[in-house]
Amino acid sequence: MLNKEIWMQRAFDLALLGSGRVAPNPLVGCLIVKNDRLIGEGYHQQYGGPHAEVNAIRNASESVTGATAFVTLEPCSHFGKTPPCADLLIESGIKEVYVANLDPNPLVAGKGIAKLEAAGITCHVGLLREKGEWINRHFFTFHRLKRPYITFKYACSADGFIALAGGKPTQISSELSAIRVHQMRAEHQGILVGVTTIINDNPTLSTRLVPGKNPIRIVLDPQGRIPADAKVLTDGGETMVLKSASEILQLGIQSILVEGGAQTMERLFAKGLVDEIWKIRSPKTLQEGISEPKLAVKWRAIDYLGDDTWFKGILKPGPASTYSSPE
Ligand code: AOF
Ligand code: ZN
Repeated sequence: MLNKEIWMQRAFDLALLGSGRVAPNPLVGCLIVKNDRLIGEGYHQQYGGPHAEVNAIRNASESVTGATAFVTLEPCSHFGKTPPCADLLIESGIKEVYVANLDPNPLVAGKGIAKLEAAGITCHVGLLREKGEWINRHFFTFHRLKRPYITFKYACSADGFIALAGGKPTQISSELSAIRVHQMRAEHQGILVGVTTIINDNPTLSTRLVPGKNPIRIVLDPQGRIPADAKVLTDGGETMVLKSASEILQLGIQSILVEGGAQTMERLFAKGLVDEIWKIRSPKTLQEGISEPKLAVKWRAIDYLGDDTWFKGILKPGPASTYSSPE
């Protein structure tokens, strides 16, 4: 691998440290390199906070004049919660910039690169582009396609059941898987379930096992069956109750994690409303119960957590699914 790819890879590793804290902003990391030496690094740590470039330049151990910046996303050109990073790079005397992806946010969208080039900075776009496409798939889908990125996740027993008969809840997956699930929740802006899941489990759908933001709860409830004392309505967190699945496209939410139940997933799948699917399979058996959703995908084992196997559903690329995992 060439040096510049190693630097960009490091910028991505840093960007990922913001997972669960920066949405609806993208994950961004930045490195400052001078004479082939790393002299500064930083990342976007939380929503509303300084951008990656600001942190990298602030942390630099020596003057950044004449240095090269590796930024995972096109530096911004607008005054948002923070001033434009393109201006900061120009004022700091950076002479060359490598970027993985252009920023599709209409406030930036190429204007950051144009500003840098107009100031005489050499720009290279596309270094480890695929990696960035995957890491910021929520942000990119939302800005390019004007709809949320939708992820399904369910846990099932070795014999293919997701709950006991009558919907009685039971813990199927391991504690380690539960931590990973809470991390996934923190990485999504919304979490969606059908009203039957609320009636059977009365879940809070929070991220209590990890530090990070709680997603907005979204309940699909066409017939108005949600109980008034459901925890999602009484615990003080944010909840939206929707009559129709199609409404989720217009909520202005970047990403939605769908956690159940089987019918809700089958309905959304039939409408093409899914980009990514995870199945957590436990070695436990239940003998009988509610069967896992019937989703026409092939499964690939990706990870092992506790006694569980995490499978990823392989979706055909198409209008409903814009990215495929690099795994
Ligand atoms: C960058 N570096 O680290 C990030 C960028 O409201 P603000 O000021 O935080 O701006 C948010 C927008 O800035 C966000 O939607 C995206 O377009 C860009 N994010 N840009 O140069 C960063 N996080
Ligand atoms: Zn910025």
